[in-house]
Amino acid sequence: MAKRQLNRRQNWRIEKIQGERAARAAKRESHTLETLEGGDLGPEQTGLVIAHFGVQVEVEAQEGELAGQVFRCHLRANLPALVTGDTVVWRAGNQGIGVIVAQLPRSTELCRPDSRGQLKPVAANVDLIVIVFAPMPEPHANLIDRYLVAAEHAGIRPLLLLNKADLIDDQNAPALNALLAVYRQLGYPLLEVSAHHGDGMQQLQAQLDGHISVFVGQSGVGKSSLVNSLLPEVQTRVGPLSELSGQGTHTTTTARLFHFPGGGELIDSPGIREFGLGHVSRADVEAGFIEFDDLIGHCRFRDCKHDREPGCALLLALAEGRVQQQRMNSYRSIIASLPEDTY
Ligand SMILES: Nc1nc2c(ncn2[C@@H]2O[C@H](COP(=O)(O)OP(=O)(O)O)[C@@H](O)[C@H]2O)c(=O)[nH]1
Ligand SMILES: [Mg+2]
Ligand SMILES: [Zn+2]
Repeated sequence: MAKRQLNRRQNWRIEKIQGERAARAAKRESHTLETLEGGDLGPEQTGLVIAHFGVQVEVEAQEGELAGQVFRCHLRANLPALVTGDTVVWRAGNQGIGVIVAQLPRSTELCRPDSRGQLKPVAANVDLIVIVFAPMPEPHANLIDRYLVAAEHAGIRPLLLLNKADLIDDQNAPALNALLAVYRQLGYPLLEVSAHHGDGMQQLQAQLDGHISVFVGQSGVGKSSLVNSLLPEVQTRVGPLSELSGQGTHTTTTARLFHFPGGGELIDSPGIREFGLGHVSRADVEAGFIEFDDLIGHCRFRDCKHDREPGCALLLALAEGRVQQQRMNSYRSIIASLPEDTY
């Protein structure tokens, strides 16, 4: 009890200090803004947020002679929180500093819970989620299906990417082929590559062209290796420690947008690569299993849990092979992992 109270008091102190710090930063910020707005600001133009650092963002100009150049920008008051991938209206100031005037509508949002459990956007306008898996570490259909549910929920097209194709052998091939067959039958796009040997990497580049992508997947499947191979000048560290240590002193832990030399954009951060299934409801999970589309709502009981109920449309489809056992197992395990109150 005493310990809990102490913790609460400590928390309160920490929050107070953080609040004061934020207020000081906001004051400095509004001072800079006033100076900027008092000077000569360029015309309004569109730009792309490629990184954000608390109260400032880095914007890449998209128009005119400045196109492709990067500017630190301050945010005009009352703007919604910006994230990497946002498109904005901004005005250039002197010395490479600009001002964000407005945020343009987002086509998609990737969200994840913050430290208080509230869903916060972490990337905007992503339109391709590359779900990476490999022969080693052994892939779990369950995990792939979680990523697929997250992608469907966000309205973002998934691409299944089997990396380390060089490690496929007689031992693991049967299980891998069975796994791939399930997703092929569902109509999901699938690609096999080797970041080490280069096989399939050109096809991958072609798939990324014209899209804003994120790479997700469990640790060790080769996401850093893939990103390094596609973005030779960035070089994130490969290996188990890379995600913890970051990449040098000026690196933020927030997402950053990169241009692939082969075409297309990548939004990347260690957090995004390990991105999982956020807060979803039972209905969201069911909507994420695309083969359930025609079945949900056709069970005898409206509150059917598709467990043992008579007249269950899902169980019938399972018995008839229209729903695959592996997917049903995933569905059940994802549902079982949801917090009680979402049932
Ligand atoms: N054999 C093989 N190993 C790979 C390949 N891609 C990555 N690896 C290895 O897999 C391990 C994990 O790679 P890493 O890129 O750090 O994975 P991440 O945790 O998903 O970022 C490293 O030892 C890599 O060298 C590949 O195509 N083939
Ligand atoms: Mg990595
Ligand atoms: Zn049912």
